[in-house]
Amino acid sequence: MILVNLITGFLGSGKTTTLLHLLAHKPAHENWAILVNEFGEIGIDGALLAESGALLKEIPGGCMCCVNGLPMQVGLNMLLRQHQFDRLLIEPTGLGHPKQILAMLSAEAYQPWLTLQASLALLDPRQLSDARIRENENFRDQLAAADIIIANKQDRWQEEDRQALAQWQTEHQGARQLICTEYGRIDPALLDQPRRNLRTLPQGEAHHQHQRGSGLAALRLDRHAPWRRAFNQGQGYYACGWAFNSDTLFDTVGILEWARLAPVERVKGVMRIAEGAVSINRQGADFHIETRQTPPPDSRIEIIHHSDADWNQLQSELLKLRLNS
Ligand SMILES: Nc1nc2c(ncn2[C@@H]2O[C@H](COP(=O)(O)OP(=O)(O)O)[C@@H](O)[C@H]2O)c(=O)[nH]1
Ligand SMILES: [Mg+2]
Repeated sequence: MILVNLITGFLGSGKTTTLLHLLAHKPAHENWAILVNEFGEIGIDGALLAESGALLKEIPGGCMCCVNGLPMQVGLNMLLRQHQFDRLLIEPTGLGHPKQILAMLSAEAYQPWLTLQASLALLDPRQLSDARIRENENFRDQLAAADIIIANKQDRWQEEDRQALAQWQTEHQGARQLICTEYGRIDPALLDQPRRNLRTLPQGEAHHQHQRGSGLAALRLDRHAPWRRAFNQGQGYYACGWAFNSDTLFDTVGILEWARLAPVERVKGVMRIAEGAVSINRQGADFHIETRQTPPPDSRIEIIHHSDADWNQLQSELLKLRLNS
């Protein structure tokens, strides 16, 4: 039996960071797989997790549980058919629907293979003060469906965030465990806790109406199309991403400044630079960069924002940062 944990949390709350921490502390004799689903068409989390030592299956371009859950079933079946592993960690998009995903994992077809264990939800308490996030149905559902709440980014909390968290605990925590941490540094033993949360989530509205785009097209780049742009929109958010072929190198300082200053909520990417490659991960003012040991086959960068941004302006600035343009 493969043990399965769902790791949810809103956009930028620290899911991938937590996965990286857990993978760094996994028992050496175990094989783990990761199914990662992203809102944007250009998958970035896969590249961020590429050196983590786990089997990886990415589903970019919207919510994997939408379109009757077909993308999720295809991804999951492919993993199960092609590989042997002991544990599966699933990172849905920050706008994902935990109810549908959990229902699918509990479906009869998977019962001989999968044992669903504790579901973890990442919470950045600063998001509780943002009404747009606090009222977001996905944000609420993720927390409601979790067995364990991980209050993350403790290094960033102000007094008001502690108060907002305390208030949330009074209203919503119930009997569930809540762990305060930073950079997702949690005890991997939490994954072995059983799934206990059997509360029924309210039936959501308008869940499955957004369109899936043609995400994988962005992966096919050649000399005639040295870069591609892909766009996704739904659930009140916009994502615009760019992929560049392996010949394209970026100005290191320029690309970091572009990512830091872009007037948007979320930027993430893995970019080829003269020195090798750099991964960029920004949520609001939380900005994290890291050099990569193995340069990725291409460069890819994506923006997520709660409203329509000036994509063309951002794009023309980005294109100017190519060293060989
Ligand atoms: N300051 C701070 N930044 C964090 C912490 N955890 C994650 N981050 C940063 O928050 C951003 C989003 O993290 P990520 O794990 O990609 O979020 P995800 O979208 O939920 O997968 C990245 O820049 C991370 O480096 C934390 O505890 N403290
Ligand atoms: Mg992520």
